[in-house]
Amino acid sequence: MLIRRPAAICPSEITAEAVYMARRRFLRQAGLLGMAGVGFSHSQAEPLTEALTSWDDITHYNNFYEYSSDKHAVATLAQNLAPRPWTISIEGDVAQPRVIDIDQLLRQFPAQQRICRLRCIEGWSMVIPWDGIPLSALLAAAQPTTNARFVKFVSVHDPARFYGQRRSTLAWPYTEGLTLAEAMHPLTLLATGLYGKPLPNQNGAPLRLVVPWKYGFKSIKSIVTIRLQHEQPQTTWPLASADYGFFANVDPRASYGRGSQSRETRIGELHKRPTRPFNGYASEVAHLYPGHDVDAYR
Ligand SMILES: Nc1nc2c(c(=O)[nH]1)N[C@H]1C(S)=C(S)[C@@H](COP(=O)(O)O)O[C@H]1N2
Ligand SMILES: [Mo]
Repeated sequence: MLIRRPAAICPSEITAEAVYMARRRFLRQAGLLGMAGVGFSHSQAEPLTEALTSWDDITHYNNFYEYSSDKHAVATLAQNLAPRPWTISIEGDVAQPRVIDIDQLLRQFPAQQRICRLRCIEGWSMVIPWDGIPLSALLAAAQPTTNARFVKFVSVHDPARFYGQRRSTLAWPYTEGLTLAEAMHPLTLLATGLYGKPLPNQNGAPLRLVVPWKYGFKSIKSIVTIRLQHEQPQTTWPLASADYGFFANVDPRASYGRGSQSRETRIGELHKRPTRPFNGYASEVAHLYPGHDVDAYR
C-alpha cells in the first residue's frame, strides 16, 4: 500500500492512485510484474512501501538554475515559462529527423504513469508519480542510424525569460547526455506530468527527462533538442565541477568534494536513510555497466 498523509490527498490524486493500484493488480494477475521489457519501473514491481512525496514539496523545492539557485524561489519565478506553443527537434543520426509540436507528440505517444525515486547529489530524495513517454518509443520512431552512440539533450535558452541565464552560473544552454543503451532503457522517461496533472513549469514543463538510477541533474528540464550522435556530448555539470561526471549513477560508495553519498534525506522525513546502489534500480540497470566502479562511471 502507498502510505499517504490524508491531508495531502486531493480528488485527482485519489483517482491517479486508484489507477496505479489497479494497474499493479492487473500486472500481478497477468504475471508481468518485474519484466523490464514491458517498461514498468521496479518501484511498481515490488510492493511500494515508500510514501509519495507531497505535491507541495515536489513543486516548491526545485533545482532549476535557469531561474535561480534558490530552490524555494523557482516555483514563483518559473511562472513565465510559457510551455505552449513548444516544439522539440529530434535530429542528428536518425533516419527520420523531425521538429514536433508538444501536443502532437502527446497525441502520438500516450503517457504512462510511473512512480520513481529521484535522488539529488546534494543528498536529498523524493518519490514522484510521473506521467511520461518512454524515451525508447520516441527514439524508435526516429530510427537511430548505426552511427548513433549517444543522445544529447538541450534545454531552452532565452535569457530574456530565464533570469538565471543572464549570469554565467552554468554554461548555457543546460545540456545533458546518455548512451544510446541508457536512453533506450525502459526506465528512461520523458515526463509530461506529475500526480496526473500537466507538468508544472518549475518541474521542467512541458517535457523533461527522468533517469531514476542517476543523480537528479541528469534529468534535464524543458527540453527543446534531442540529438543522436556518435561522440559523447559535452554536458553542463562536468564543466562546472569534478563531482558531476557524465554517467552520474547513484553510488553510495562514492564520496565527492561535497562529502559521502552513503545516506540521503527523503524530503518530508526527519531521519536520513541509506542510499542504494543505482538508487534502488540495480536489478534493472546494473547490466549496462559491467564491472561497475565508482571512477569509471562517475
Ligand atoms: N534545465 C535544467 N534541468 C535541470 C536542472 C536545472 O537547473 N536546469 N536541475 C537538475 C537538478 S540538479 C535536479 S536535482 C532536478 C530537480 O528536479 P525537480 O526540481 O523537478 O525536483 O532537475 C535537474 N534538471
Ligand atoms: Mo540535483
